[in-house]
Amino acid sequence: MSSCNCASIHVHKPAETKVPVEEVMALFEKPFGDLLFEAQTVHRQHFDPNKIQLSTLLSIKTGGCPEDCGYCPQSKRHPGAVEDEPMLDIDAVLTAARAAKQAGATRFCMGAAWRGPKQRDLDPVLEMVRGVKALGLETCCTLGMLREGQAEQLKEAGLDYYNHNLDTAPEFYGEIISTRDYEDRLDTLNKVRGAGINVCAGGIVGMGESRTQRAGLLAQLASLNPPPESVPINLLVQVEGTPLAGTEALDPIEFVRTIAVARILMPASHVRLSAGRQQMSDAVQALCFLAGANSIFYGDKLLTTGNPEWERDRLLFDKLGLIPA
Ligand code: SAM
Ligand code: DTB
Ligand code: SF4
Repeated sequence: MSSCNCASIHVHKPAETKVPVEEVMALFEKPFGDLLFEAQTVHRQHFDPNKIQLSTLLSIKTGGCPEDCGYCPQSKRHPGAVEDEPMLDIDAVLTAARAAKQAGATRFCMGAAWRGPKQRDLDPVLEMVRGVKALGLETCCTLGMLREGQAEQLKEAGLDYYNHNLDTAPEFYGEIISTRDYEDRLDTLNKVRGAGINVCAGGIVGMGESRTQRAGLLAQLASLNPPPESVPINLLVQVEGTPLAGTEALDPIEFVRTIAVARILMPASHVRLSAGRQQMSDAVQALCFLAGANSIFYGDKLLTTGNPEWERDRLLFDKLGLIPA
């Protein structure tokens, strides 16, 4: 947690958002057709609506995480936890990166189930970043909380993006995670920004939050200054044996609304239709693209759970006339 010098006893709260939650709620409450029209209009002012950015994920260190994120199968605290595996070696990472490039991805994102990297963890990751960059791919890492100086080392190695999600609204956050707080997340995002790395920050919906809390998450993201370059919107992937398994599923139309509101609030950012696509019909995905999503995770695995096969996505792009870019 970040320190401060105040003498009085107080509770740390994230700063008031510059984008009022009420304004975000007003967008959520628009008639669906009007909301999608506004999102499409904004999308077309900033992007070619037929282009889609493709990022491939690889879990470079799976399982055994000490954190207690209620959605995550990699927390060793949950009965449904995946096995704790050692870090992949550089050859395995580069083989996966070459395959991703061959399949058409432009960015390769390396994820680790850490609270944050120790220096002995970071050194091999820096080598991976250099190697992936040398293949001509954009590089992204998601390694948890960063300490002083680590973002600079990643930047120096050639890191283009760092993913660190706010996950949900500040007022719902404590129901999902207890081992790190909201300010820790904002602090890591500041370090990333300060080192000159592009920020990738989003969250998860379908965790039992209210619409106001979904609006609260988007208000926080849109209040970052500048807003994140990349905004992953994940639909909770429910994994048996994690605390959030069995949560009532989010209505798909509400999910599409969330994408549309993210697009309107962060007009120049890439909005990524992230986890949850495997469970989604082509029609719902098409609505998400109409609502302004212009990036996806591409490849048959996310970190530990499934994602549509490359072939299924290519068929979808053909059906919709989407061009990977
Ligand atoms: N350990 C690092 C961290 O938490 O920052 C990096 C990896 S962590 C798995 C990256 C993000 O994946 C989380 O912040 C969360 O938003 C997302 N995530 C994890 N499990 C998920 C699930 N079951 N469904 C949807 N998104 C999930
Ligand atoms: C993000 O926002 N979603 C990705 C990526 N950033 C690291 C992770 C999704 C994980 C889904 C559950 C799993 O596969 O373990
Ligand atoms: Fe660990 Fe990240 Fe999963 Fe939380 S989301 S349990 S920090 S791997």
